[in-house]
Amino acid sequence: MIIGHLSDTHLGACIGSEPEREGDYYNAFMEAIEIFIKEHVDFVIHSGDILDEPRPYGTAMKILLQGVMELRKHDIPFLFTLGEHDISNVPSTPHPILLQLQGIGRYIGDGEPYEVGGATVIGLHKHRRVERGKLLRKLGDISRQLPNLSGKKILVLHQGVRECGGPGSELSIHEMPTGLNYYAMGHLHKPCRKDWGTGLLSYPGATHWVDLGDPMECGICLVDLSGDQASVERILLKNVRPKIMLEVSARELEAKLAELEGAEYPKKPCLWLSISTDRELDMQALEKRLSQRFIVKKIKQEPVQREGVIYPGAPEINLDEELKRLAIKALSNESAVNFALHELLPRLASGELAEAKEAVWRFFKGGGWRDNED
Ligand SMILES: [Mn+2]
Repeated sequence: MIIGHLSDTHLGACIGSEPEREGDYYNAFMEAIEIFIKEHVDFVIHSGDILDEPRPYGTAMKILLQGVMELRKHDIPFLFTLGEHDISNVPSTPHPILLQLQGIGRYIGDGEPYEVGGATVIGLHKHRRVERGKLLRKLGDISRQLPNLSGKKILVLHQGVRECGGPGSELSIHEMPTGLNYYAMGHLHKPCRKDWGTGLLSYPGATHWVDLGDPMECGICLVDLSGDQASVERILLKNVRPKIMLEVSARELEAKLAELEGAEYPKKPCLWLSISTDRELDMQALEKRLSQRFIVKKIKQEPVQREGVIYPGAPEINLDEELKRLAIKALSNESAVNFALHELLPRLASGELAEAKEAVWRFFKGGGWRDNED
């Protein structure tokens, strides 16, 4: 039995903000679908963050439906749970549930076991850190059901486990029920694999990198559950945009740029460039030149101070920046800070209390107060 496992497809990322990159997520997703069809997998599991936002634009939904319908044509069931990007703070039906209503997908994030192709799949949707107690209780319920489940047993979660995702994770692998053959994980954009009990826990990682810190090599997993021990083959996707992060001194800039511009890329790479320099550079000209071959995400110059030179323009304290720094330190939530400083504070300062109240309500409903998560 071979299953296809993917997660964190983030369909709809970059819509509106970076039109050139919107297709990256669609192409990677469709490539994953093609691989699953070519490999004749018995079924596909998506471990959540299917969409990039809970209120998706039509194109993201269109691609999702197209991909899942393609699987359906080949009689490959599509099972999914939901990540935090799929779930709105406003209580409503998450968009991917439409797949189930259309009869082309099966939601398995409700803790109910689902039998498919000689296996039983059981899963939960994303639980936030504050819902940890609830999550642990539900994992306990699942653990108690295991003896009654038949065939190969698969648990599907969209959570971080500390052993893969570090200290910020909601769970430790030691809190996972034992007795399952495969733990199909989502949420971490970096792939990770750990033996757990007699089974195997695995994150395939995102199908296309989303953040600067995500690995550039992205892929999906083919999971072989035929034998006693699950084994995973990770397949890298070709439809991934290269990203280049470069720190360079002004002296070596030209040589480095010539090298970058001379190289061949499957797609226009995203570029983050930091130049340490002791003189002012013509950033506009540089950006113009680089944008021919690259999607310039950020270029900045960092001043290097020469010995014996006095810099009259030593940076003054920027009050706004300082206020923001302190607020972030206190709230650890950049979007809440931006809201407080740029939307709420000006209204309060000018006595527009009704507007301030309205803004808070809108901000709350829009979910901007949530932590930024993967
Ligand atoms: Mn994600």
